[in-house]
Amino acid sequence: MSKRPPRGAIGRIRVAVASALRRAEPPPRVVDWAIAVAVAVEVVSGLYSFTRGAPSGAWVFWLHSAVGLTLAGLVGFKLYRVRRRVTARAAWDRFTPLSVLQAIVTLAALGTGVFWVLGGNVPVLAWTTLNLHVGLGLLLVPLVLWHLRGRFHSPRDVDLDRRAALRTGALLVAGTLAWRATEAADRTLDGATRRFTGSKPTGDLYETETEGGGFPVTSWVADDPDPVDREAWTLSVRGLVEDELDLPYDDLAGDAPEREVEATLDCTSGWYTHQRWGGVRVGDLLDSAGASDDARYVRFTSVTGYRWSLPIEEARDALLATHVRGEPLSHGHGAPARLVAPGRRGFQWVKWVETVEVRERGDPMQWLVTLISGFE
Ligand SMILES: Nc1nc2c(c(=O)[nH]1)N[C@H]1C(S)=C(S)[C@@H](COP(=O)(O)O)O[C@H]1N2
Ligand SMILES: [Mo]
Repeated sequence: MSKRPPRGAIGRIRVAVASALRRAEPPPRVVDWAIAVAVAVEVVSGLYSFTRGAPSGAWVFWLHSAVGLTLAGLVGFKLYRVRRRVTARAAWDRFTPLSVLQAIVTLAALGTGVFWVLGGNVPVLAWTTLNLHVGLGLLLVPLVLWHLRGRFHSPRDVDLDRRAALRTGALLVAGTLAWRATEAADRTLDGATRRFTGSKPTGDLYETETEGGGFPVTSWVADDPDPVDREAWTLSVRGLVEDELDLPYDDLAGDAPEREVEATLDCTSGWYTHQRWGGVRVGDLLDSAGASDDARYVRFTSVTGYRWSLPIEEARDALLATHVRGEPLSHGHGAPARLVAPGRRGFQWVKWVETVEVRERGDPMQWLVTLISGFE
Protein backbone atom coordinates (compact mmCIF):
# COMPACT_ATOMS: atom_id res chain seq x y z
CA MET A 1 0.00 0.00 0.00
CA SER A 2 1.25 3.44 -0.86
CA LYS A 3 0.76 6.24 1.60
CA ARG A 4 -0.08 9.57 0.15
CA PRO A 5 0.39 12.66 2.26
CA PRO A 6 -2.99 13.95 3.49
CA ARG A 7 -4.46 16.74 1.48
CA GLY A 8 -6.53 19.63 2.72
CA ALA A 9 -8.00 20.38 6.14
CA ILE A 10 -10.16 17.24 6.30
CA GLY A 11 -7.18 15.06 5.51
CA ARG A 12 -5.15 16.67 8.25
CA ILE A 13 -7.98 16.27 10.78
CA ARG A 14 -8.28 12.62 9.86
CA VAL A 15 -4.62 12.00 10.43
CA ALA A 16 -4.70 13.86 13.73
CA VAL A 17 -7.73 11.85 14.95
CA ALA A 18 -6.17 8.57 13.88
CA SER A 19 -2.95 9.31 15.70
CA ALA A 20 -4.79 10.50 18.82
CA LEU A 21 -6.81 7.28 18.81
CA ARG A 22 -3.66 5.25 18.38
CA ARG A 23 -2.17 6.99 21.39
CA ALA A 24 -5.35 6.41 23.44
CA GLU A 25 -5.74 2.74 22.55
CA PRO A 26 -4.82 0.27 25.30
CA PRO A 27 -3.04 -2.94 24.19
CA PRO A 28 -5.30 -5.57 22.55
CA ARG A 29 -5.49 -7.99 25.45
CA VAL A 30 -6.16 -5.19 27.88
CA VAL A 31 -9.05 -4.09 25.67
CA ASP A 32 -10.37 -7.64 25.50
CA TRP A 33 -10.25 -8.17 29.22
CA ALA A 34 -11.62 -4.71 29.92
CA ILE A 35 -14.59 -5.59 27.68
CA ALA A 36 -15.21 -8.82 29.63
CA VAL A 37 -15.00 -6.96 32.94
CA ALA A 38 -17.19 -4.10 31.71
CA VAL A 39 -19.86 -6.54 30.47
CA ALA A 40 -19.79 -8.29 33.86
CA VAL A 41 -20.15 -4.94 35.66
CA GLU A 42 -23.06 -4.03 33.37
CA VAL A 43 -24.91 -7.30 33.91
CA VAL A 44 -24.46 -7.23 37.68
CA SER A 45 -25.25 -3.51 38.08
CA GLY A 46 -28.19 -3.83 35.68
CA LEU A 47 -29.73 -6.70 37.62
CA TYR A 48 -28.93 -5.09 40.96
CA SER A 49 -30.60 -1.88 39.79
CA PHE A 50 -33.90 -3.78 39.70
CA THR A 51 -33.80 -3.83 43.48
CA ARG A 52 -33.13 -0.08 43.83
CA GLY A 53 -36.20 2.12 43.89
CA ALA A 54 -35.16 4.86 46.32
CA PRO A 55 -32.85 7.75 45.42
CA SER A 56 -30.11 6.37 47.71
CA GLY A 57 -29.67 3.70 45.04
CA ALA A 58 -29.06 6.20 42.23
CA TRP A 59 -25.31 5.44 42.16
CA VAL A 60 -26.01 2.01 40.63
CA PHE A 61 -27.63 3.67 37.63
CA TRP A 62 -24.77 6.17 37.30
CA LEU A 63 -22.22 3.36 37.42
CA HIS A 64 -24.21 1.40 34.84
CA SER A 65 -24.33 4.40 32.47
CA ALA A 66 -20.69 5.45 32.82
CA VAL A 67 -19.34 1.90 32.43
CA GLY A 68 -21.74 1.29 29.53
CA LEU A 69 -20.36 4.25 27.62
CA THR A 70 -16.79 3.19 28.46
CA LEU A 71 -17.68 -0.21 27.04
CA ALA A 72 -18.80 1.53 23.85
CA GLY A 73 -15.31 3.02 23.50
CA LEU A 74 -13.63 -0.32 24.18
CA VAL A 75 -15.85 -2.06 21.64
CA GLY A 76 -14.98 0.67 19.12
CA PHE A 77 -11.25 -0.03 19.54
CA LYS A 78 -11.81 -3.75 19.37
CA LEU A 79 -13.93 -3.64 16.20
CA TYR A 80 -11.44 -1.35 14.51
CA ARG A 81 -8.60 -3.73 15.39
CA VAL A 82 -10.32 -6.89 14.12
CA ARG A 83 -12.09 -5.33 11.11
CA ARG A 84 -9.94 -7.14 8.55
CA ARG A 85 -10.46 -10.49 10.26
CA VAL A 86 -14.18 -10.00 9.76
CA THR A 87 -14.27 -8.48 6.28
CA ALA A 88 -11.91 -11.09 4.78
CA ARG A 89 -13.91 -14.29 4.58
CA ALA A 90 -10.68 -16.30 4.33
CA ALA A 91 -9.75 -15.20 7.85
CA TRP A 92 -12.91 -16.66 9.39
CA ASP A 93 -12.65 -19.56 11.78
CA ARG A 94 -15.39 -21.44 13.58
CA PHE A 95 -15.62 -18.83 16.33
CA THR A 96 -15.96 -15.86 13.99
CA PRO A 97 -19.73 -16.08 13.39
CA LEU A 98 -20.25 -16.12 17.14
CA SER A 99 -17.95 -13.12 17.54
CA VAL A 100 -19.89 -11.23 14.90
CA LEU A 101 -23.16 -12.07 16.64
CA GLN A 102 -21.66 -10.93 19.91
CA ALA A 103 -20.58 -7.64 18.39
CA ILE A 104 -24.09 -7.06 17.03
CA VAL A 105 -25.76 -7.87 20.35
CA THR A 106 -23.30 -5.67 22.24
CA LEU A 107 -23.89 -2.71 19.93
CA ALA A 108 -27.64 -3.27 20.09
CA ALA A 109 -27.56 -3.43 23.91
CA LEU A 110 -25.52 -0.21 24.07
CA GLY A 111 -27.63 1.46 21.40
CA THR A 112 -30.97 0.66 23.05
CA GLY A 113 -29.59 1.88 26.40
CA VAL A 114 -28.45 5.22 24.99
CA PHE A 115 -31.62 5.59 22.91
CA TRP A 116 -33.77 5.09 25.98
CA VAL A 117 -31.77 7.56 28.04
CA LEU A 118 -32.16 10.17 25.30
CA GLY A 119 -35.93 9.80 25.55
CA GLY A 120 -36.50 7.27 22.77
CA ASN A 121 -38.87 4.34 22.93
CA VAL A 122 -40.02 2.08 20.10
CA PRO A 123 -42.17 -0.62 21.70
CA VAL A 124 -42.01 -4.06 20.09
CA LEU A 125 -45.10 -6.07 21.02
CA ALA A 126 -45.34 -5.68 24.79
CA TRP A 127 -41.67 -4.72 25.07
CA THR A 128 -40.40 -1.24 25.67
CA THR A 129 -36.95 -0.34 24.40
CA LEU A 130 -35.77 -0.66 28.00
CA ASN A 131 -37.06 -4.25 28.16
CA LEU A 132 -35.22 -4.91 24.93
CA HIS A 133 -32.06 -3.41 26.42
CA VAL A 134 -32.34 -5.76 29.41
CA GLY A 135 -32.96 -8.78 27.18
CA LEU A 136 -29.97 -7.99 24.94
CA GLY A 137 -27.78 -7.43 28.00
CA LEU A 138 -28.71 -10.79 29.45
CA LEU A 139 -28.11 -12.45 26.08
CA LEU A 140 -24.53 -11.19 26.30
CA VAL A 141 -23.82 -13.43 29.30
CA PRO A 142 -23.82 -16.75 27.40
CA LEU A 143 -22.26 -15.09 24.34
CA VAL A 144 -19.32 -13.64 26.27
CA LEU A 145 -18.76 -16.90 28.16
CA TRP A 146 -18.78 -18.80 24.89
CA HIS A 147 -16.46 -16.27 23.28
CA LEU A 148 -14.03 -16.65 26.19
CA ARG A 149 -14.05 -20.41 25.61
CA GLY A 150 -12.90 -19.93 22.04
CA ARG A 151 -10.58 -16.97 22.44
CA PHE A 152 -9.38 -17.23 25.99
CA HIS A 153 -6.11 -15.57 26.98
CA SER A 154 -5.08 -16.02 30.57
CA PRO A 155 -5.25 -12.74 32.47
CA ARG A 156 -1.61 -13.46 33.39
CA ASP A 157 -0.66 -12.75 29.78
CA VAL A 158 -2.26 -9.36 29.88
CA ASP A 159 0.32 -6.64 29.47
CA LEU A 160 -1.21 -4.22 31.93
CA ASP A 161 1.69 -1.88 32.54
CA ARG A 162 1.39 1.67 33.84
CA ARG A 163 0.71 3.09 30.43
CA ALA A 164 -2.00 0.57 29.58
CA ALA A 165 -3.62 1.19 32.97
CA LEU A 166 -3.57 4.95 32.38
CA ARG A 167 -5.15 4.55 28.95
CA THR A 168 -7.86 2.30 30.32
CA GLY A 169 -8.47 4.78 33.14
CA ALA A 170 -8.68 7.60 30.61
CA LEU A 171 -11.36 5.65 28.73
CA LEU A 172 -13.34 5.31 31.95
CA VAL A 173 -13.08 9.06 32.46
CA ALA A 174 -14.21 9.62 28.86
CA GLY A 175 -17.14 7.24 29.44
CA THR A 176 -18.12 9.15 32.56
CA LEU A 177 -17.96 12.48 30.72
CA ALA A 178 -20.02 11.00 27.88
CA TRP A 179 -22.61 9.92 30.44
CA ARG A 180 -22.76 13.46 31.85
CA ALA A 181 -23.23 14.69 28.29
CA THR A 182 -26.14 12.30 27.63
CA GLU A 183 -27.77 13.50 30.85
CA ALA A 184 -27.43 17.08 29.68
CA ALA A 185 -28.72 16.18 26.22
CA ASP A 186 -31.69 14.40 27.76
CA ARG A 187 -32.52 17.45 29.86
CA THR A 188 -32.74 19.53 26.71
CA LEU A 189 -34.49 16.94 24.53
CA ASP A 190 -36.88 15.40 26.98
CA GLY A 191 -37.12 17.89 29.82
CA ALA A 192 -35.57 15.39 32.25
CA THR A 193 -38.80 13.64 33.06
CA ARG A 194 -37.03 10.35 33.70
CA ARG A 195 -36.46 9.24 37.26
CA PHE A 196 -32.96 8.25 38.36
CA THR A 197 -34.04 4.67 37.54
CA GLY A 198 -34.43 5.62 33.88
CA SER A 199 -38.22 5.29 34.12
CA LYS A 200 -40.46 7.77 32.35
CA PRO A 201 -43.81 9.14 33.51
CA THR A 202 -46.75 7.22 32.11
CA GLY A 203 -49.58 8.38 30.01
CA ASP A 204 -48.06 8.28 26.58
CA LEU A 205 -46.01 5.10 26.90
CA TYR A 206 -48.88 2.65 26.72
CA GLU A 207 -51.91 4.65 25.72
CA THR A 208 -53.91 1.54 24.95
CA GLU A 209 -53.27 -0.36 28.13
CA THR A 210 -54.54 2.06 30.75
CA GLU A 211 -57.31 1.11 33.11
CA GLY A 212 -58.58 2.34 36.46
CA GLY A 213 -56.19 4.94 37.81
CA GLY A 214 -55.00 5.87 34.34
CA PHE A 215 -51.63 4.12 34.55
CA PRO A 216 -50.62 0.89 32.84
CA VAL A 217 -51.62 -2.53 34.04
CA THR A 218 -48.45 -4.56 34.01
CA SER A 219 -48.16 -8.13 34.98
CA TRP A 220 -44.95 -9.99 35.09
CA VAL A 221 -44.97 -12.45 32.25
CA ALA A 222 -48.00 -14.73 32.58
CA ASP A 223 -49.60 -13.76 35.87
CA ASP A 224 -53.20 -13.17 34.90
CA PRO A 225 -55.84 -14.45 37.36
CA ASP A 226 -59.60 -14.21 37.02
CA PRO A 227 -61.09 -11.26 38.90
CA VAL A 228 -61.14 -11.94 42.64
CA ASP A 229 -64.59 -11.83 44.25
CA ARG A 230 -64.42 -9.21 47.01
CA GLU A 231 -67.25 -10.86 48.97
CA ALA A 232 -65.66 -14.30 49.02
CA TRP A 233 -62.10 -13.06 49.53
CA THR A 234 -60.42 -12.78 52.91
CA LEU A 235 -56.99 -11.56 53.84
CA SER A 236 -55.12 -14.15 55.89
CA VAL A 237 -52.46 -13.08 58.38
CA ARG A 238 -50.33 -16.09 59.29
CA GLY A 239 -46.97 -17.19 60.66
CA LEU A 240 -45.28 -15.84 63.78
CA VAL A 241 -48.39 -14.22 65.26
CA GLU A 242 -50.42 -14.74 68.42
CA ASP A 243 -53.73 -14.79 66.57
CA GLU A 244 -54.06 -15.73 62.95
CA LEU A 245 -56.51 -13.44 61.21
CA ASP A 246 -58.94 -13.90 58.33
CA LEU A 247 -60.21 -10.47 57.45
CA PRO A 248 -63.11 -9.91 55.07
CA TYR A 249 -62.85 -6.99 52.67
CA ASP A 250 -65.20 -4.80 54.71
CA ASP A 251 -63.05 -5.11 57.83
CA LEU A 252 -60.07 -4.04 55.79
CA ALA A 253 -61.53 -1.17 53.82
CA GLY A 254 -64.94 -0.43 55.32
CA ASP A 255 -66.49 2.60 53.67
CA ALA A 256 -63.25 4.43 53.17
CA PRO A 257 -59.62 3.44 53.57
CA GLU A 258 -58.07 4.11 56.96
CA ARG A 259 -54.95 5.59 55.58
CA GLU A 260 -53.70 7.30 52.44
CA VAL A 261 -50.15 7.61 51.21
CA GLU A 262 -48.55 8.99 48.08
CA ALA A 263 -46.06 6.66 46.50
CA THR A 264 -44.38 6.08 43.16
CA LEU A 265 -44.88 2.81 41.33
CA ASP A 266 -41.76 2.40 39.21
CA CYS A 267 -41.79 -0.57 36.84
CA THR A 268 -38.57 -2.07 35.52
CA SER A 269 -40.09 -1.84 32.01
CA GLY A 270 -39.28 1.85 32.31
CA TRP A 271 -42.33 3.78 33.44
CA TYR A 272 -43.45 5.25 36.72
CA THR A 273 -46.58 6.75 38.16
CA HIS A 274 -47.04 8.79 41.27
CA GLN A 275 -50.38 7.97 42.93
CA ARG A 276 -52.39 8.40 46.08
CA TRP A 277 -53.01 4.96 47.55
CA GLY A 278 -55.57 4.09 50.25
CA GLY A 279 -55.61 1.06 52.50
CA VAL A 280 -54.31 -0.37 55.73
CA ARG A 281 -50.88 0.10 57.19
CA VAL A 282 -49.27 -3.35 57.39
CA GLY A 283 -47.92 -2.46 60.85
CA ASP A 284 -51.51 -2.10 62.09
CA LEU A 285 -52.36 -5.56 60.75
CA LEU A 286 -49.31 -7.02 62.48
CA ASP A 287 -50.29 -5.33 65.74
CA SER A 288 -53.83 -6.74 65.59
CA ALA A 289 -52.42 -10.21 65.01
CA GLY A 290 -49.69 -9.82 67.63
CA ALA A 291 -46.49 -10.38 65.68
CA SER A 292 -43.81 -12.25 67.65
CA ASP A 293 -40.47 -10.76 68.65
CA ASP A 294 -38.70 -13.36 66.49
CA ALA A 295 -40.33 -11.95 63.36
CA ARG A 296 -37.84 -10.56 60.84
CA TYR A 297 -39.68 -10.63 57.52
CA VAL A 298 -43.18 -10.31 56.18
CA ARG A 299 -44.13 -12.16 53.03
CA PHE A 300 -47.00 -11.10 50.78
CA THR A 301 -48.50 -13.78 48.54
CA SER A 302 -50.91 -13.29 45.66
CA VAL A 303 -53.80 -15.57 44.72
CA THR A 304 -51.56 -16.53 41.80
CA GLY A 305 -48.68 -17.60 44.04
CA TYR A 306 -46.60 -14.56 43.07
CA ARG A 307 -44.95 -13.30 46.24
CA TRP A 308 -42.46 -10.93 47.79
CA SER A 309 -41.12 -10.37 51.28
CA LEU A 310 -39.88 -7.27 53.06
CA PRO A 311 -37.86 -6.83 56.26
CA ILE A 312 -40.38 -6.36 59.04
CA GLU A 313 -39.56 -2.71 59.81
CA GLU A 314 -40.04 -1.77 56.18
CA ALA A 315 -43.15 -3.96 55.90
CA ARG A 316 -44.75 -2.17 58.86
CA ASP A 317 -44.62 1.10 56.95
CA ALA A 318 -45.91 -0.44 53.74
CA LEU A 319 -49.55 -0.29 52.78
CA LEU A 320 -51.96 -3.00 51.85
CA ALA A 321 -53.87 -0.87 49.39
CA THR A 322 -57.51 -1.33 48.48
CA HIS A 323 -57.87 2.05 46.77
CA VAL A 324 -56.07 4.34 44.38
CA ARG A 325 -57.05 8.02 43.95
CA GLY A 326 -59.98 7.41 46.26
CA GLU A 327 -61.48 4.66 44.07
CA PRO A 328 -61.46 0.93 44.81
CA LEU A 329 -58.68 -0.82 42.89
CA SER A 330 -59.61 -2.24 39.53
CA HIS A 331 -58.93 -5.90 38.88
CA GLY A 332 -55.92 -5.13 36.72
CA HIS A 333 -54.30 -3.13 39.47
CA GLY A 334 -54.69 -5.94 42.00
CA ALA A 335 -58.17 -5.79 43.59
CA PRO A 336 -59.16 -6.47 46.31
CA ALA A 337 -55.76 -5.56 47.80
CA ARG A 338 -52.22 -5.00 46.65
CA LEU A 339 -48.94 -4.20 48.30
CA VAL A 340 -47.69 -0.62 48.10
CA ALA A 341 -44.04 -0.65 49.09
CA PRO A 342 -42.59 2.86 48.74
CA GLY A 343 -38.98 2.84 47.57
CA ARG A 344 -39.32 -0.62 46.02
CA ARG A 345 -39.62 -1.36 42.30
CA GLY A 346 -42.99 -2.19 40.79
CA PHE A 347 -42.44 -5.93 40.51
CA GLN A 348 -42.26 -6.10 44.30
CA TRP A 349 -45.71 -4.52 44.71
CA VAL A 350 -47.62 -7.82 44.82
CA LYS A 351 -51.15 -7.62 43.37
CA TRP A 352 -54.20 -9.66 44.45
CA VAL A 353 -52.67 -10.31 47.88
CA GLU A 354 -54.42 -12.98 49.92
CA THR A 355 -51.83 -13.97 52.52
CA VAL A 356 -49.57 -11.93 54.77
CA GLU A 357 -47.09 -14.16 56.56
CA VAL A 358 -44.87 -13.12 59.44
CA ARG A 359 -41.57 -15.00 59.21
CA GLU A 360 -38.18 -15.41 60.74
CA ARG A 361 -36.40 -15.56 57.38
CA GLY A 362 -36.51 -13.97 53.97
CA ASP A 363 -37.48 -15.96 50.93
CA PRO A 364 -34.75 -16.40 48.28
CA MET A 365 -37.12 -18.51 46.17
CA GLN A 366 -39.31 -15.45 45.59
CA TRP A 367 -36.96 -14.43 42.76
CA LEU A 368 -37.67 -17.62 40.88
CA VAL A 369 -41.37 -17.65 41.74
CA THR A 370 -41.97 -14.12 40.41
CA LEU A 371 -40.21 -15.04 37.18
CA ILE A 372 -42.23 -18.17 36.50
CA SER A 373 -45.51 -17.24 38.18
CA GLY A 374 -48.43 -17.96 35.90
CA PHE A 375 -46.69 -20.60 33.78
CA GLU A 376 -48.47 -23.74 34.84
N1 LIG B 1 -49.45 -11.02 41.54
C1 LIG B 1 -48.75 -10.18 40.77
N2 LIG B 1 -48.38 -8.97 41.26
C2 LIG B 1 -47.68 -8.11 40.49
C3 LIG B 1 -47.30 -8.46 39.17
C4 LIG B 1 -47.71 -9.73 38.69
O1 LIG B 1 -47.42 -10.10 37.54
N3 LIG B 1 -48.43 -10.54 39.50
N4 LIG B 1 -46.60 -7.56 38.39
C5 LIG B 1 -45.77 -6.61 39.14
C6 LIG B 1 -45.17 -5.59 38.28
S1 LIG B 1 -43.90 -6.08 37.28
C7 LIG B 1 -45.53 -4.28 38.36
S2 LIG B 1 -44.70 -3.07 37.52
C8 LIG B 1 -46.71 -3.87 39.12
C9 LIG B 1 -47.65 -3.17 38.15
O2 LIG B 1 -48.78 -2.73 38.80
P1 LIG B 1 -50.03 -2.19 37.95
O3 LIG B 1 -50.42 -3.30 37.02
O4 LIG B 1 -51.03 -1.82 38.93
O5 LIG B 1 -49.52 -1.01 37.17
O6 LIG B 1 -47.35 -4.95 39.76
C10 LIG B 1 -46.53 -5.95 40.28
N5 LIG B 1 -47.32 -6.90 41.00
MO1 LIG C 1 -42.97 -4.22 36.43
